[in-house]
Amino acid sequence: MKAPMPVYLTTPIYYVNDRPHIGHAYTSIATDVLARWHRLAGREVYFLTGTDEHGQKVEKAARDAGEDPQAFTDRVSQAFRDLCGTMGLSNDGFIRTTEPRHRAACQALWNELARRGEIYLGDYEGWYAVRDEAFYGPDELTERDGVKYAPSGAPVEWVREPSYFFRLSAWSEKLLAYYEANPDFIQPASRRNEVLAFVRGGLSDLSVSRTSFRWGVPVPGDPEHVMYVWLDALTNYITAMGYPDEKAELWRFWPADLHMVGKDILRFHAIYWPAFLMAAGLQPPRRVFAHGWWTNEGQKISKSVGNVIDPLALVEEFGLDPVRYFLLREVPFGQDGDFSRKALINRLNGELADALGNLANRTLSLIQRNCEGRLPALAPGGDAFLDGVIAPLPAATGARIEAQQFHLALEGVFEAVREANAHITREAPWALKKTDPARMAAVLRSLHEALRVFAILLTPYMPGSMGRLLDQLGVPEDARDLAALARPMPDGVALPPPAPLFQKIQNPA
Ligand code: ME8
Repeated sequence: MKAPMPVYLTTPIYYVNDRPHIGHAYTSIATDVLARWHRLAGREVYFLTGTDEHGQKVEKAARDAGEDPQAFTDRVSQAFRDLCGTMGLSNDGFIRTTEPRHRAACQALWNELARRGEIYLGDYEGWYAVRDEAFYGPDELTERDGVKYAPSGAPVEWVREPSYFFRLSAWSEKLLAYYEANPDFIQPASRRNEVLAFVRGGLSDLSVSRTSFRWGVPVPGDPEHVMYVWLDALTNYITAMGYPDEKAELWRFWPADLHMVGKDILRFHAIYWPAFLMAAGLQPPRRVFAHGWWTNEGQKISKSVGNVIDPLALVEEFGLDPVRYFLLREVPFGQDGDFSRKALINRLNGELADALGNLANRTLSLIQRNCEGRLPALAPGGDAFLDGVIAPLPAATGARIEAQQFHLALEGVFEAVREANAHITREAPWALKKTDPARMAAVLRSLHEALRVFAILLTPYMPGSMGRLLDQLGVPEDARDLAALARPMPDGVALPPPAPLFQKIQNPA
């Protein structure tokens, strides 16, 4: 059998100017679900996350904290590394842009671009937003009280300094051709049009170095300049695969299958990054998915408003899996969403504890009580519920997850959970013990089988609690992947006594 193509998935590398919040957790969890799904399907996966540690914004944050930039980034970067554990991420790598391997990769990419005549020295004069680490044209700005603002709301300042430029203007046509040839490159489709319009409007050459501060990767041969933080940051995706050593063990993972990002940084990933790569003779990534923006109880999340949601506090209060489930269930992936405690509690109580948890508990308690705790046999002549409702579920779920429709995949599984609950109510196996024990056994086995499918399909979203459910269902460790779904469990397996999977929130504050 031919080994399936390896899958390379990335999150943005997060700025270390501030502590991690729910937005960072969201992007990382979504990417984690996809990584876990591909592994479940038997594919080889590399899942990368990390921190973006250079640039004016981080330098300023270190200064404000009264710390040396390296000590500051060491400290804050650790908070992002800890977040991986807190959020149950299965990342294979964690990259920091202050690592020597990354500095070497940035300089190698720069040299390659320079060698190909893609970089030239000039003077930059224009508007710069430190908060976004981005340059803006005058037509993109608005003015309030004498201060000019970028479309993101970040204030801009006038910058005038010598600068190297990347010949971005020369890449418009090739970018458009790439978008045309790869219609799924930018997802969701609505975002693709934004990018197309921007590129069709014509691209200017991009300033890719700065001289007014020091905290960055020095430009090879001209250390007065440090590289523009976005050129530095984007390069992380190839540094981690061993660039510039194309014989490196991990290089076979390039090009990335997916860069998962928020909509705020789509332009960098869908325009600049493929242009840099093509200009250096490298393949662009296969897909960039730009998800939406979370607000908190209707308000923009910001430090100044004081409504930043700490992912750690949420996990402590509600448990990890309910938080992971909620974030991906509540909002159609790609659209903006509003975080509300009430909505989280409703989903935890109604969908996880009542619908799924009770289904498992009822089924497994009946098997304990009425079947001596042993897995009963399937009905000999086939089972309409399993054939109609459960059999199509794995393929449908996979298609949705692989299209980053995480919410639709969950909706599909929970629709089947509802049908399973209707099935148990309709069949009332508790009443069949005396009248039709064979029928009772068949119904319980069919519900057990449905639960086995639900638990495996939901593992990428809720690895901890679905692992516990699979324990209770008696599914061995080596039979918890998608291939195992096709192999029914042997009859008569002894099952452990069931225990509740999810804790309901009784008196929501
Ligand atoms: O932009 N809702 O880092 P960053 C949803 N270092 N997602 C959110 C969010 C919110 N309210 N707030 C943040 C950078 N995010 C660069 C990236 S990549 C080569 C360099 C998520 O720390 C979302 O994924 O500002 C967004 O794109 C990212 O955090 C920005 O993180």
